[in-house]
Amino acid sequence: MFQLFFQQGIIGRAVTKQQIDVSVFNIRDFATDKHRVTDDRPYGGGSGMVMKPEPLAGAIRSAKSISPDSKTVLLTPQGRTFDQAAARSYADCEGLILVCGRYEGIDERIDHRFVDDEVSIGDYVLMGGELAAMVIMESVARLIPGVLGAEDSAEKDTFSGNFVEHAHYTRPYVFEGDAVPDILLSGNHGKIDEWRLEMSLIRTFLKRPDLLKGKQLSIQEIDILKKWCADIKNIIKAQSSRDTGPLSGCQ
Ligand code: 4HQ
Repeated sequence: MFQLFFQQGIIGRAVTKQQIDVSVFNIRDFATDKHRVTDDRPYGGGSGMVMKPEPLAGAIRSAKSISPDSKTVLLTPQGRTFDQAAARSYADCEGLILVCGRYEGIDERIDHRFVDDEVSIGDYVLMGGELAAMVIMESVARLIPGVLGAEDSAEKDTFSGNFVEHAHYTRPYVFEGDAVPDILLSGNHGKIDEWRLEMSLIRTFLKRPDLLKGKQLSIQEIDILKKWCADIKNIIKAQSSRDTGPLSGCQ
């Protein structure tokens, strides 16, 4: 599962340029019995299997011997939900050991003794932690200086995790009768930046209002929202002559 991921695209380039360093540890290689068993039936009975502690301990210790200052992170739906702030803090870590369970999960004693952090990529159930680990790796890798092209890196961070992005357009100018907003063709970069901030804010309000709750807005951002508010008020005012409904007089 990991081989293609580490070879392709921007992650592949970052590995080649040694901007990031990745290794995969197969827990089966650390099994202690002759059949190289990594799972067993749960104490107390019930369905499903549990990952045996010895192979996991061996794999984690082996990873630690290569990268002693790494943080050990278990992928589990019980964990704190991963977000952009968590990605930023992981990007500052010396290294990450991402522990991927299968079946019902890992023996609790591994969690207690080896795991620094439990993380979930969202409230849904996967069959293993591997895809979740790739999500973490991708979001963290793109924050490592030099991994993204110079064009991308600086600009992207102003919005990421804070606001929904403004709309994006490329050629053709008219697609199936639908034209690109003319401001984007004006060549006026001050106006274009203003439009993008306005669209970013208003799209956040419409699509992800939760992102605006409790957020400290700049004077410019507040002015944009006030302008929209005034526009909406004027539309309502123009209706007032025939407004006798229960909301009449609403501020
Ligand atoms: N898992 N975010 C590991 C997840 C999951 C998630 C299911 C991980 C089962 C054993 N991991 N096991 N959501 O659903 O990280």
